[in-house]
Amino acid sequence: MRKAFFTLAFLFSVLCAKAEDGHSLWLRYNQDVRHVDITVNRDSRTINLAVEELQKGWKGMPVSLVVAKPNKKQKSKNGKVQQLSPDAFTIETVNKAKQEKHIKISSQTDAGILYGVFHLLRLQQTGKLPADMSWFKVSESPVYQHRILNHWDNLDGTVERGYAGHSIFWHDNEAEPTFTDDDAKLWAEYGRANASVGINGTVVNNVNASPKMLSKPYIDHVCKIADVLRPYGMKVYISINFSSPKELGGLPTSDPLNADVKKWWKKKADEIYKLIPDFGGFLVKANSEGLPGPQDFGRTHADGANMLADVLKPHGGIVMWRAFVYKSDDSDRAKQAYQEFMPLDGQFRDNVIIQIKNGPIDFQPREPFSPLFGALKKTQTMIEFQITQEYLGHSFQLCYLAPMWQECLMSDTYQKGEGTTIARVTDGKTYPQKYTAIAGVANVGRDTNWCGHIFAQSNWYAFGRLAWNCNLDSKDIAEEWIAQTFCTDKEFVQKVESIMMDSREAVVNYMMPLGLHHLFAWTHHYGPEPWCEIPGARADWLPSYYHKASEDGIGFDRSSKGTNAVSQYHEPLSTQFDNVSTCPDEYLLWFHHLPWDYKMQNGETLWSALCHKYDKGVKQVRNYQVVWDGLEKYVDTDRFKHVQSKLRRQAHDAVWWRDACLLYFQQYSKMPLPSDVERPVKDLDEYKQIKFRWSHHN
Ligand code: BDP
Repeated sequence: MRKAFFTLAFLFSVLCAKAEDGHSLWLRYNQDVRHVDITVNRDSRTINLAVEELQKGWKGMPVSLVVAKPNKKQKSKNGKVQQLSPDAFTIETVNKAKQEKHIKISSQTDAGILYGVFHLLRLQQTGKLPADMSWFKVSESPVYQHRILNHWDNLDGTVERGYAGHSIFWHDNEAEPTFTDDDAKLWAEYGRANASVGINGTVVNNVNASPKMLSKPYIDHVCKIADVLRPYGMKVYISINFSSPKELGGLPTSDPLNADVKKWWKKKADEIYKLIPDFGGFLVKANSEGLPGPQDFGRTHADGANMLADVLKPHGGIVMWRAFVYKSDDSDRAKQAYQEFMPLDGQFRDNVIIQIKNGPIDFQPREPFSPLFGALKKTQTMIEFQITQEYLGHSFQLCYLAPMWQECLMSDTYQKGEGTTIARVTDGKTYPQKYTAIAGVANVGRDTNWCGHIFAQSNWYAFGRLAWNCNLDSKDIAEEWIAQTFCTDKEFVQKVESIMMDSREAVVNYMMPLGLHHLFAWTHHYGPEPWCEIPGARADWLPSYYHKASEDGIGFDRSSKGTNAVSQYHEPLSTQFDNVSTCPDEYLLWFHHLPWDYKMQNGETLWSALCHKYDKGVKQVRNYQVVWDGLEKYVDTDRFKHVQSKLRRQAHDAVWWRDACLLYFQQYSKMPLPSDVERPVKDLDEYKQIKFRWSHHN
C-alpha cells in the first residue's frame, strides 16, 4: 500500500466564522485542531476530499482508506455471491500485532470511501462511537442505486416552488449561462453536503423544461457543473422538453417514431456524452399540465420513453419518465396516472424508470400512497418526494417531512401479498429492477442557510439518509440531524426531536385534516382558499373539486359508490378504504363524502371532529413556540431568533388556516363551533381579503 502522510493542523477559522448563519448545515465539526495520520492506497480527487474531510473533523486514531476490488469468493449465508453496491463501505478497527492500531475504511470505489468517511464523522458528531474502539466494525450499503435531487430551477435563475432564493445553478442571463468562481465554490459545497448523506445525482433544471436546455451553451454549462460535482460522487441529469427537436432543432415534428426525430435525439445524446461521459440521463415531464409529449402525435408514454432510452442506452444513461399526468376532464384526477400507465406495463425499455409521486394527486400534506406503485409489475418504478415545502408551509413553517416519507415507504401495497411495502416494490426486491432510484424535489437556493429555514435543512438531510437506507427511523434521523446541526445535549435533542416528529401532523391538522386535500390558494399554494373560484380555470385546479362541501356534507366520494378509486388498491386495502367504518380517519374525506353530523368512532360528529383537528393544529404550533423559547441557552443568538421568528409566523398562519377553513365550512354545516374550540377573531370576508406576503424572509 502506498503510504502518504497528511499533516492535519487544520484551519477552522473559515468554517467557524460562518458557522452560525446556518451555511455549514449539519457539517459543523468541533473546533479543536488535531493531527491524525491518514494513509491511502489510491490517489484521486475523491480520495483527497475524503482525506480533507477527516482533517476537518476526525479526532480519533489513525485512518487508512483502502479502495479494493470485492473479494469474488465472498459468499453470503445462502451460498450466493453477494452483489455489493459500488457505494458500499466497511469501517473497522485494525488491531493486528504487527501494525499500528488504526481504523480502516474500505470500499470498491472512491465514492464509497467518501461515504464511509462521512459515516465515521457522523457517528463521532452524534456521540455514537463506542468509548473503546478496539473491536469496532460497521458495514453499510445503500438501498437505492440512484439517489437524486430534482431541482425545479429555471434557466433564468428563478426556482419553481423554491423558497430559499435564486437557483444555485443558473443566473438571470438566459442568453448565455455564466458562472463565477463563487458559483463553483457553492456547487462544491453543495456536492459535499450531498455526499455527506449519500445523494449521488442531481437534475439541474426544472421538469417544466425549456427546449433551450439542450442547446450548446447550456450543455457546456452542465458540463461545468458536472466537473465540480464529480469528485463528490455525483452525476448530473437534465430535464428535457419533449418538443425540443421541433422547437430547438427546427424539425417539422417531434413525433418519437419519426426517423429524423430519433436521429436528432441520438446526435444530442452523443454530443452530451462527448462532454460529460458519466452523464446520468433525462428526466421527462410529458403530456402533463400543458407540456408536450408523445400523445400529441398519437403515441404512448412508452413510445416516447423508449425512443429516449434507446439513444441513452449505449452510453449507460437512464430515462426517468414521470407518472404525474392528469387530463382536464371530469374524471377523478386521483385515478388517472394508474389508468394511463397500467395498460403500458411491460412495454418500457430496461433503462426507463417510471417516476411516481408519493400520492396520487400532488404532494399534499397527507395522501394515501399512489396505487400505481402496487400495480406495475413489469415496469421499473421509483418514488418522487417533494423536499421543498410547496404544500407544507414553504420556508416559513417548521415541518419535518421524514415521518411522511416513512409513512409512504412503509405503506403496504399488498402487491405480492403482505409485506410488499413501497420500499420493497421500488428497491427491486419484489420484482427485479435493473435500476433502482429515488428522487426528491430540492429545497436548495442561494440563501445563506441554503433552505430558507434552518429546520428545512433537516428535510434535505433526511431525504438523503432515507434514500441511502429507507428502513431508517425518522426519529433517529431527526436526532442525528439535531445533534450535528445544534448540539448533543440530551434535553435539547429530546425536546427539538419531539417538535420535529409532531410537526407534519400539526400541519395536516391546521391545513387539511381527516383526508381533506388541495384547499390551497390559487397558484402560490401557501394559505387557505377553500372558496377559490377562478373564471375559466380547470375544475381540478380549484379546491371545491376536492372538498365538495355543501349542505349535505363534505369529502370526495372515491368509494365503490363514487369514482371507485378504491378499486385501484389491492385487498385488503380496497375494502378497508371502501367501507366508511374501516377507512382510517386520516383518509376519511379522501375516500368518502359524509354528512356533517356523521358519527365518528369516538362518538362526536364529523363537524366537531373537524373543528377539533383544526384547533389542535394551532395548539401544537403554539406549543413549539413555548418549547423553543425554553431552549435559548443551547442555541447561538442568530439561529435562535431565526427559528423563533419563523415559529411566530407559523402560529399566526396556522390560526389563519383554522379560522378561514372553519368559517368557510360552517356556512354549509350550519353548526356551532364546539365550546372548547377557540373563536375566530375575524369574519370570513376579512379572511378572504388576506393577501399572501411573498418575501420568503419574515
Ligand atoms: C405541482 C407544482 C408545479 C409542478 C408540478 C409537477 O405546483 O409547479 O410543475 O407539480 O410536479 O405540484 O410537475
